[in-house]
Amino acid sequence: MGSELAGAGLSGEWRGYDVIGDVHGCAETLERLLHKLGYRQGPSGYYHHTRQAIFVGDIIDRGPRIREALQLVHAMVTAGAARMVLGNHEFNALAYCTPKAGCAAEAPVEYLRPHTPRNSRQLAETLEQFADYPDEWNAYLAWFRRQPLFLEWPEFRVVHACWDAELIARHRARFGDGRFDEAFLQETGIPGSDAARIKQRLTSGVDLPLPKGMTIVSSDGVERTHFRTKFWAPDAQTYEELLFQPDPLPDGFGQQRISPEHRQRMVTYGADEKPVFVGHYWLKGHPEPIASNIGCLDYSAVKFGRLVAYRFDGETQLNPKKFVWAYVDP
Ligand SMILES: [Mn+2]
Repeated sequence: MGSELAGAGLSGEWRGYDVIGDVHGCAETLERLLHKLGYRQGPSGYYHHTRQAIFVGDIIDRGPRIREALQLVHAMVTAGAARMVLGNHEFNALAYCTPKAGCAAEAPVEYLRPHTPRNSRQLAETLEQFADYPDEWNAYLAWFRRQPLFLEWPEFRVVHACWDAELIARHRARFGDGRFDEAFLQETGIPGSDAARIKQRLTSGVDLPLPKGMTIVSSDGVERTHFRTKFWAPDAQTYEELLFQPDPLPDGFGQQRISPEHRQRMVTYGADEKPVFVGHYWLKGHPEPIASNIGCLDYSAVKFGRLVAYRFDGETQLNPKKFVWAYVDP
């Protein structure tokens, strides 16, 4: 196949890549999207002769067919028809189900991600749907451990929420690529550790705190003390210009100027960098690039939005016409 690719513009073995957004258990919609993209069901799962699917993570939680979605994505990744990066939901599931190392044998088991009502709620649908298949769930957890937090090709990058070049360089110095080991997973349970910062930044982006006493109640009823921000807005002056989530900021706060302390926490992604694809942000409406070199593929599928893909062929500026989607059937 190599000679066919000469001059195709991409340096890998594939003629193109289809980057797919947060599935969250919408397996039936994912099948429709894959058909639309020209993938067919073979003996080892869905495949395309000349293209590879890249999942931005968050396959699990919330939706009606989480087990089926995992079976489908796992089969594709195992066969080489797809690759994936971990979303915050997969990493959280891993931490929720992994005991903290070094606990006294007689003490009750403590998990890396505490079993608070809120954390348990996030994983509830997944654990429910796997209640009769504990061995299968454990096998998926073992598989999550081998998946990377980010992927990079000569022409593009994929990460669940935020490409932070400095933290990624630090991760690479330790592991060579986006994968991690048991020690890293354990370290994510230590607040302020390198591993905790890398996990949080790459899979959940940059959250800034609201002023003391202010909260946002998001559309799913969760009360939040932090808000999600853009990582590609170096010129933002006010919090409103930095905001990147569907829920608005409290009255009066949005117009305030970004404090020097918060400015220091901002991550930026230069307009001259290679394209990066993310999920995570619950976008609504008609899919389009969020910057000329940044594609967000999360259009709230599980909230009856769209499951979105971008057909990438090596271009340096994203083309709004290359988004493809399937609607979730209510
Ligand atoms: Mn998500």
